[in-house]
Amino acid sequence: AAKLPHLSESHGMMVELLLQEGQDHLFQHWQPGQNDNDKLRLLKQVERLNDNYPGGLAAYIHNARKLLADSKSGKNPFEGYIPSVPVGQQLNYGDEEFVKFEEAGVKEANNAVFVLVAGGLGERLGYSGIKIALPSQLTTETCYLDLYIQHILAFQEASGSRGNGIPLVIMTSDDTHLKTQTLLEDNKYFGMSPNQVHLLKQEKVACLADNDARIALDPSDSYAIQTKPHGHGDVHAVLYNSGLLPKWQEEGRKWILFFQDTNGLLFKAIPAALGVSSIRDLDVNSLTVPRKAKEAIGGISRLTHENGSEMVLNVEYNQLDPLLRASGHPDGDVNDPATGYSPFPGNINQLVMKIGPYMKELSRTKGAIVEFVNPKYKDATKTAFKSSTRLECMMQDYPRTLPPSAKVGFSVLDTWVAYAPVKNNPEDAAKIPEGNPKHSPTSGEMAIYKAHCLMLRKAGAQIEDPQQEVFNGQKVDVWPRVIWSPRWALTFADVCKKLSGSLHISQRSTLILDGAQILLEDVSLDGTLVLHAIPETEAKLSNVRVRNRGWSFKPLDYKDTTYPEVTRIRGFEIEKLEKSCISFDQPGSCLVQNVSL
Ligand code: UGB
Repeated sequence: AAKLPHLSESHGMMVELLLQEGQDHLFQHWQPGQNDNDKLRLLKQVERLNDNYPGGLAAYIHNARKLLADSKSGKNPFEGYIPSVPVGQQLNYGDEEFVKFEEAGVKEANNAVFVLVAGGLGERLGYSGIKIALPSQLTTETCYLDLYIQHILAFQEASGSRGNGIPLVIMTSDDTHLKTQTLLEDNKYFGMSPNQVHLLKQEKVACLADNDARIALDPSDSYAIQTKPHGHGDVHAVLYNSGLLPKWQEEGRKWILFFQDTNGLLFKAIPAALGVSSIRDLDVNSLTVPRKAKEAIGGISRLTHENGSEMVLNVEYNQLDPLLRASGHPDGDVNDPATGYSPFPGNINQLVMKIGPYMKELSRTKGAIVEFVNPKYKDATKTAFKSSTRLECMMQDYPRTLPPSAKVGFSVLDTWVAYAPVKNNPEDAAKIPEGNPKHSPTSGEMAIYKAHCLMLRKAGAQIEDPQQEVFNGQKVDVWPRVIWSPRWALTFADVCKKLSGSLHISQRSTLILDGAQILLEDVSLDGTLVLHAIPETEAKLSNVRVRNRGWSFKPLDYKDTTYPEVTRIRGFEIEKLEKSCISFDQPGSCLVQNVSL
C-alpha cells in the first residue's frame, strides 16, 4: 500500500483486481512516493482494458489461462469434430441464375449496411500508409476506400435511395483511425454524406508474458501495459456497443455485409451474394472462392461432432492442415489432383448476415467471439515465449455459437470475379511458387483488368488475349487495362445493356469508362480511350475507331527508392504516351458517330 499514490475508488478497484489475478509483478518496481503520475497513467490504462473486454480484465485473464493451457498441451480446437466438404450455392458468372441473383441483390442493397474491417496494420505488405488509401490500380489511381464508396453510392442509386443513404461502418484501430479519418475528410468522404459513415475504433488487448497469463509491461515503458490487436472478430462487439443496430432495424434494414480492406474485385460479387442471402433466406452467407492448398485463406468445412451435431464453419489456414491430419487425412491440406484445388472452398471473409437473427445472437453474446491464442514458444517444452502473445478472435467465427436451427450457408464464385487481395510485399510474393496466388499489389491490379476483360468477353466483346510479363519477380498476365466506374455497371446485366454491335480492344489498350450512361456500339480500340460523362448525359459512341500510342507499363525495380512507394510495390509505372479523351459534360443525348480518333 505504501507504494500506491492517492487513488480514486475505481483505480483502487483496478489494483485489487490485478492483485487478485496474480498480476503483482506489475507493481514490483514501484517505489513509495516516486513516479506517481506514471502509476496513475498505468491504472487508467488498466481501467480502459477492463472496460473494453466483455467481462472485464479478469475474464480476459481467465480465458487466456485456459487457452494457453490448451495450447501447451497441443489440444486441437476442433477436437471431436470430423471435417468434410460442405455444399454451397455455386454461382457461375453471367449465367441465367447468376443474373437472377444479381438482380435480387441490387434490389436488396437498399436494405443493407456495409461494414469494412480496416483496423489491421498490414504487416505482411509493409506499406507505410493505411491499406484502404492504396490505389487499387494505377490506371485511374482509385484507392480502395474510394472504390468501395463509389460502389455503395451506385447501389444506392440503383436500388432507390432512402433516408440518409446506405450506411458504411469502418472499424479502425489505434493504428489506422486518424489516417482513415483524414483520408475521408481530405476527399470529402468520396461523395458520401459524412453522417452515412461511422468510424468505430476497436481497442487493443493486453499482451501476455507467460503461460500463467501474466500481463506484459511495454518493453519501452515500465508504466504501460504492452497491447496488441485482438483481431477482426472485434467487429461484432464494436457494432453491438455502438448502438447502431437497433437504429438500422427500425429503419427496416435487413442485411449487414462485412468485408476486408484490400479486395478490388469484391463488389463484383456482392450483388449475387446478397441475392443468394435474400432468395435462400440465409442468416449467414459467406462468399468463397476455389482455394489452393496452403493458401492463406481459411477453408469452409462441415464439422461433424462425435455426438452427431454439425456446423458449417471456416477453419483457418493454419488449423486446416493439422485438423485434416488428425482426422484420417495423412497428407493434410493438399490439392485434389483432379481439380488442382483444395476440396474446401476458400473463405474470403465477405459475410452477409441477416440483421434480425444477428441482433438476437448479439444480445446473448454481447458480440463476444470464440478466441484463440497463438504463442511462439522458445522451445519444445512450451514453457516460455519468444515474445509476448495475446488472445485473438476472427469475425468469421461468429457462427460457432449459433443454435443448430440457424440457416448458415455459403456461395462459391470463381476467383477472377471475386477475390484479389493485396497482402504480400514484393519479396514475399516473388517467393510464392508459380501457379499459386501472390496476393500482392501487382497481382491485385492485374486481377482488376482481367475481371473487366472477361466480363466484357462474356457480354460478347472481342478482347485480345493477355501478354505475360514479369514485375517485381512475379509472372503476371497483362490484359487490356479496362476500368469502369461502378455507376457504369454494377452487374453483368448492366455491362450487357451498355454494349451493342461489336467492341474490339487490343491487348495494349486502355479504356476508362467513367459515367452512368455511356453506350458503346461498334467501337474498336487500339490505344487509350478515356470517356467521362456527367450523370445527366446519355452518351453514345457509334462506329468509332480509336488508334493512338496509348499508355504502357514501364517495369522498375522495387528497390529503387527514387520511385514513389505505390509504384515500387507493384514493380511498374504507367507511361502515358497518348490518349483520346471525350468528356460529355452537357445534359441530354450526345452521339459521337462514324469517326476515327
Ligand atoms: N483487421 C482488423 O480490422 N483488425 C484486426 O485486429 C486485424 C485485422 P488480414 P487474415 O480473405 O484474405 C483473413 O490480416 O486475418 C482487418 C481471414 O481470417 O488481411 O490473415 C484487416 O484490416 C481468412 O480466413 O487477414 O485472414 C483486414 O481488412 C481469409 O478469409 C481484415 O481484418 C483472409 O482474411 C483481414 O486481416 C482473406
